[in-house]
Amino acid sequence: MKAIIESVHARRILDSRGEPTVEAQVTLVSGESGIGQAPSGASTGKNEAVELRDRTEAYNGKDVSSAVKNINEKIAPILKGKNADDIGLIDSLMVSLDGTEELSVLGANAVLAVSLACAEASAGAAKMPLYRYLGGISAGRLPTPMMNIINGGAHSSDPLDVQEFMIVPSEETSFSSKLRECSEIYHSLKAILKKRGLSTAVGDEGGFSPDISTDTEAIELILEAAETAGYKPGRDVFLALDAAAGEWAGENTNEYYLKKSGRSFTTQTLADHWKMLASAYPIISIEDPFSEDDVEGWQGITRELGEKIRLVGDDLFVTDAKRVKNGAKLKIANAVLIKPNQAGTLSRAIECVRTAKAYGFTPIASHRSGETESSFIADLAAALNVRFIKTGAPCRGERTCKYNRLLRIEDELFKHC
Ligand code: 2PG
Ligand code: MG
Repeated sequence: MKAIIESVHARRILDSRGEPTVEAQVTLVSGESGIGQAPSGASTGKNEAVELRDRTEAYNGKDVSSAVKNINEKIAPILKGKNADDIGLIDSLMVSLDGTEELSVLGANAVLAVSLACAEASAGAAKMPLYRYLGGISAGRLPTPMMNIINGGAHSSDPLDVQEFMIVPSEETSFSSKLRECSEIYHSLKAILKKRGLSTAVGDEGGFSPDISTDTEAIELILEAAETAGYKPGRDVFLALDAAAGEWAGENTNEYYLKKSGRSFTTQTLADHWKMLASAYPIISIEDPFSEDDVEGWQGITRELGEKIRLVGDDLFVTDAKRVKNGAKLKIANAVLIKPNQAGTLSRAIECVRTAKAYGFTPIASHRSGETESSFIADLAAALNVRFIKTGAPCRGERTCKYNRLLRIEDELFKHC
């Protein structure tokens, strides 16, 4: 199939936090077109591909007009006439035009938006749903949601230092049953918070943002909500945390300072804390329990908890296949978050999923805290048979659009069963 590019055009749009971000539109000679939108993180890893922002007055120094201009003036001319279906070539043309590994010249937000738009246009030209186009005939395992129903850290102004408290339904049921379960627990939590006079306002990812300060309090509230909704913790539903501990990194790699509560930990006392939580509660995964520089912390926790739960590298691996390989060598973590914008191109994100699987790591597709209404990652997860997806609470359109897309895919795949 040839999907010859007629034009590439970019514009500035707003993300879910009301900040500007990049949207690219790729139109093919055949008339098909595809749109790609760049999401944006709040707690970012040091080694992520670089998001280009203009340090000007516009949008408080967060404007993306240079990234938009780079697409319209630099990327568009080199892609015109190329085959959008050859995503490897498209991505490598943009990477070499940029000239840096971290895409700091054109901006990873520019490159990713074009990369995703090319894939969507090509799927349209092939008359295939995106997940089928990306994954071929083997596509179609629907991921289990990891729903962040209490938001802390950089995603909320509540006093919680842990960034995400997620519920994960048992993998045994269908996607739609899992979604129903998560939604019921979410609403049960809302009722409990209300009854206790706690706020039911939500944070950046749609989870509640109550005025509580300890992780155990948050966990107990979620367990009560699950039971009240009729689901048994440890059987029907499990817990997952994203500590985003890079945000707590102190002066030395073995020191952590939790800004909101004012508490301090060393690598050792933090490891003890995670071990205590993992033995007291039905926790099946902890993401970024240590900062990306604390290799000793990562090695220790992987040794001690790696057989029992998932230890997820987000800031640690930044969706980079090379870092995942190195992680396998260092024996750190056993799961990898897949965020296409950390990688900067679709091909790099796909390569990271492949590498994760090859080295025995569980890939987890993920949104960013600053999202768009694009449901691309839902198709990507189904295309690559990724086992889990974390894309926020069952609340706020930029989160539910991903879950709703998976419902549509489920309907399409299993309607005849
Ligand atoms: C994370 C993400 C998404 P952010 O840390 O995993 O939940 O947050 O996009 O702010 O990095
Ligand atoms: Mg994270």
